[in-house]
Amino acid sequence: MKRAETIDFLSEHNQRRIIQHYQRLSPDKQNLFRRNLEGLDLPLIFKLHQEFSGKNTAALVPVDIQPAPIITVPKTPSELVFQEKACVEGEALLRENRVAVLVVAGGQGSRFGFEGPKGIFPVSPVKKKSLFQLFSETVSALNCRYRAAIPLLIMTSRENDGTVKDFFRANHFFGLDSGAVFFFTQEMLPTITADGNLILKDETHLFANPDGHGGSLKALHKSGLLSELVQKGFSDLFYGQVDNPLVKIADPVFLGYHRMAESEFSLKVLRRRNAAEKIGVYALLDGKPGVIEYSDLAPGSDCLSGGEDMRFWAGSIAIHILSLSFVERLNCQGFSLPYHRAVKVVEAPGQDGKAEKATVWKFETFVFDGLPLAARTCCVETFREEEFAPVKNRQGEDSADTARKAISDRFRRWLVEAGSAVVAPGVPVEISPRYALDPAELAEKLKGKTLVIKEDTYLE
Ligand code: UD2
Repeated sequence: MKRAETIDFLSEHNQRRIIQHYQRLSPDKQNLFRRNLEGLDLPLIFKLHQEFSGKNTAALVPVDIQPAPIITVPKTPSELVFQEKACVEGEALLRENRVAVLVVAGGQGSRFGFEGPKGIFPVSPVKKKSLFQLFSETVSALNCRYRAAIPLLIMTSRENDGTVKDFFRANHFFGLDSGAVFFFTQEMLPTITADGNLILKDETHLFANPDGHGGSLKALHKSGLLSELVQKGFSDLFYGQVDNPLVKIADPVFLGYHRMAESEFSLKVLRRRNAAEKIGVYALLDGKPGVIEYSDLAPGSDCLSGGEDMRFWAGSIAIHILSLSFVERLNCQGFSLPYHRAVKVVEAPGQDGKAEKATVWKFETFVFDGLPLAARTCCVETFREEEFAPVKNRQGEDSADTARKAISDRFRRWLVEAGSAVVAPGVPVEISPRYALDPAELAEKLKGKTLVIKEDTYLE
């Protein structure tokens, strides 16, 4: 919407309080206010408000939930052969330069409470590398191994975009070619009260929130990056979240399963820790593969409890591969992911300018809602200790401490499996992705050597 039209539009939608506030501003600030409105999809927020008013959200929850087919961790010889075949297929995709990597980093990280974007948090156990450094070095190691030039795409939000870019520049893109790192920003959506009023964040901004990680697929298209990738011959997008330092970026085996299934949308799952774990459940939802978020499940639902014998064991850890043609299709007639509404309490300036609490609706799309829209999907089981240690909370479960321990434990396990290391209990260990990307590469590097690890160790 053009800057000049925004105020009239708000007026037409009865935003009396906002208009009164606007009229009290100086001309310069009015201009700033209008400029800040420009990037917000105002028609969409009123449309969503209308759609959700009086909507029975319970009716949106699927009626029939059944376990879905999953490629489980191989146990039999034929499953192992199939896995090896997948690895060959996935490696071919990487060598052919068909794979791009996307890290979504636009979230607000409110539970974590770290000042600044989560990706710059120093997470590694010995070198205190940031999440962004770990991902960049992994991409760099994959480029070396497969003689590829994998584009690294980072989705930021309007709030953290500048800081993220500065961080990469200041660190010389962690050895990656700066022309192969692409930043794009997701959209913000205004928050709205149940009775349809937008609220102020400060003098010149409306209260707004990033439009959810599903917004990455919309912003990829709008930024022009999607068509650029397709034109350059890329076919698939590996997708991961910024908060998981153990993510196995562009895992060839996962890529291979995806390719062999001719899947448009693939995901990794693991066995849920317990029924209370805050991860979505992967299942057949009214007959179609999908992820149902823990918060959307009715208390006591069979799915939430895991069901008898943990029938619903598969938790989604937000690691995906999407075919780019599918992402194009999602965008071809508007954007097809559905919006979810969350009710939040926020602090906003009241009539007299003093902060007061307001209950608002926040709208987001979730990337996994693409699953039921895909023609073919593929789901692969993985081990938690190898691939999932999210940094979500300040303390306790899923915190920086548990992630650091998980990283160190993984490398200690790799070293012991390589059969050439004696590692003292509890000693932090870190292996650079450029030294070894997986246990097989580590075993190869350490052939004929014996390591005795007694203190903090970093292998590079
Ligand atoms: C998400 C999944 C959950 C499980 C878990 C694994 C949802 C709704 N749930 O839970 O099922 O897979 O992750 O860790 O996704 N983000 C953006 N822009 C946004 C919102 C989020 O980039 O507008 C990014 C955010 O930076 C983070 C990721 O998405 O990397 C996950 O967001 P979250 O922390 O809100 O999701 P969470 O932990 O509730």
